[in-house]
Amino acid sequence: MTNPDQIEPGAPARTDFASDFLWGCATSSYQIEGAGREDGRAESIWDRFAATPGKVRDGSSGLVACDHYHRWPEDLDIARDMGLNAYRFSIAWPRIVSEFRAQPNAKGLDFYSRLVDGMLERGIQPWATLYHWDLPQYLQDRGGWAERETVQRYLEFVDAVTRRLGDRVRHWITHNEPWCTAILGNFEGVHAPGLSDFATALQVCHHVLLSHGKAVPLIRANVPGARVGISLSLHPLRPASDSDADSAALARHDGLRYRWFLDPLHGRGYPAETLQRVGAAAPAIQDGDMDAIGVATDFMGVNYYFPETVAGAPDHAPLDARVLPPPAGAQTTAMGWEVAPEGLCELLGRIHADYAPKELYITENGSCYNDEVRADGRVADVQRGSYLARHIGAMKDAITAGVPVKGYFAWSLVDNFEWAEGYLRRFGLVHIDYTTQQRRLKDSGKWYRDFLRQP
Ligand code: IFM
Repeated sequence: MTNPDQIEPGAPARTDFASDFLWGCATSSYQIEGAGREDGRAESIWDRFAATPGKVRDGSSGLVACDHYHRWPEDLDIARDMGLNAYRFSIAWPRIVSEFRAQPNAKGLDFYSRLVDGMLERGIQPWATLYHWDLPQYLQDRGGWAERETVQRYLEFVDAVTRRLGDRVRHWITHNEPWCTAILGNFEGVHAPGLSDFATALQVCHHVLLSHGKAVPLIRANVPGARVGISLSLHPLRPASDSDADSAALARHDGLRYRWFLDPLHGRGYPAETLQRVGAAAPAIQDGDMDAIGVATDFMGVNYYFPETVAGAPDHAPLDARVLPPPAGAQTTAMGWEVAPEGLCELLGRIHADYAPKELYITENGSCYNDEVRADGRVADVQRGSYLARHIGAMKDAITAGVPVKGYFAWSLVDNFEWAEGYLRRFGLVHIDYTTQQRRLKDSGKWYRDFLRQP
């Protein structure tokens, strides 16, 4: 068995987990597919954003990315050879729908149909995410997610996709990380569409959650035996100090970062203190919306990367709170994110205690490091392998403590377009040479493969 540089001697074994546990990797359409102008794909908000000078650090875009649109058989071969039994991918809305087309784009649907067949032929269970941030630009031109109309357009897209793939795909994720869609895209302005308005961000958030709630019964109607959930990006939160000011700031931050999503998704509505705090920026809510959002799902997807330390900050509207950089001396990744595997166990324990979702899946977890291809062709990413092994260990601790975690998807299968960071940041277990499009299994990928091969 490969043991690249003794990645993590004390790591758990696959046999520590249930035999039907899912082991996968995750990707998203805009980050890997490329083929930005092929087969009738329409413009997405990320095409527009990336083409705007200064928005993406290296001036790049997803137009070519990993060329997965053409190279998917090779990528799925790699996934199979790693021993994955599940693969989480997302569907590019602009490949399916455009303003000039009355019917869904057959070529776009055909692509995902081939991709799904490719997974099934290789013994890999497909997990489809319906929205991972690539909104058609023409919908943004009409107001995007801030407009209630977009919920209806999303449902039409979901209907078309689930009708076509629902005979083979049982597992559906309605949205990836609504916090990022709403806050990074519409308040902080660092993601597409690049807006900076808090009230808009909260309205976007409400419509995204509403579209989730309305999509769940639609998917169930179209897909026999469907299992539907949503993936949230979450962090365990720590106060910067034991002062009253920092504890109060932490509670305010928690209200928007955690409870604003999890409370309504579990039928409890938006947290009252946060609603009061946001005041006039609160979203317009129609009768029935909160019931729709609170629809029961089959699982909760958790995307975990790092914990957040929160301090009171009177100059930081709207919550008078801010997230601090990692504490001095903390281990960090190349993104500057703290490496804290125990945070995963803590987070899972909290979600289980607060909401008790029937099943949880880690739908993303991974790390960014500045990889180099050595002269012998090896990518010796010991730190990423260690991150992976230690987080799998933390997940095992959560399961031992009674949290019903049923699967794990490493982010990401391949290096890819890391949004506003462009191609400067690598998260893959497989290295991509963007000049040649050569794929190369990193040592972390070899560690995962050997972990999965354990009898
Ligand atoms: O690359 C992203 C992904 O698209 C969403 N979750 C976090 C990842 C790393 O930043």
